[in-house]
Amino acid sequence: MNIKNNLILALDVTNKDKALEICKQVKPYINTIKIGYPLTLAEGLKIIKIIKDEFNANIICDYKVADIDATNSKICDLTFDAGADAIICHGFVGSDSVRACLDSANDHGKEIFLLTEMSHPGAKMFLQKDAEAIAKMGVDMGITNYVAPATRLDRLSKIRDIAGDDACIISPGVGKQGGDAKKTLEFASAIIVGRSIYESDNPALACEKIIKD
Ligand code: 3DU
Repeated sequence: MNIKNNLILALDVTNKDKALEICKQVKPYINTIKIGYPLTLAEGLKIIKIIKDEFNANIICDYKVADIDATNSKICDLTFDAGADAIICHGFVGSDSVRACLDSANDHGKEIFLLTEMSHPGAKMFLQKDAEAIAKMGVDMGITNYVAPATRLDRLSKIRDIAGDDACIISPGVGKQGGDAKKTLEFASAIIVGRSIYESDNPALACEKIIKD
């Protein structure tokens, strides 16, 4: 995926007009938009295609898919049929569940991002201890896209070591969660930024600052 300025917008607003307005403002800086549950639950799956078509953007759906294989297949099929270019899937559910996501992506000519360790403090409770094993599983399965935290660079660096130099690692946690854009990009392929952009009075300027700093 070609990610302009190595910057992905997490569009976690809950209203179509607001979403379109922010996309319009950041268009000079951003070509990849992450849509999650807030916007999808507010506006329905149709929002994927609306934003994709209006802004000619790559759409990554952050649905953190984490169910049994049969259900994962349905979730991924529906998401890809709705126009998503990629979907984020949890790795902790194991290889059969992840395989279902990968098969759906391959059938549609689309991609998955495997979520290893999350960026929030709670990830240290359970997920962290298995994150490296999750990344190793991904490598064994031939997965080349990963999500790893900007809030713990030592952990991000470990995931990079496992995933390899050619992997695409996208990293949330920059800005509001405390992560630093430049330091994160020493290990990540692209950063994911939400509130620091969409809550800003000037989202375009916020993008410019993140890119230049
Ligand atoms: O903290 P921000 O507002 O910049 O948003 C970060 C986004 O990335 C948000 O959509 C959140 O749901 C997502 N995310 C994480 O923050 C941490 C993860 O480990 C995975 C996804």
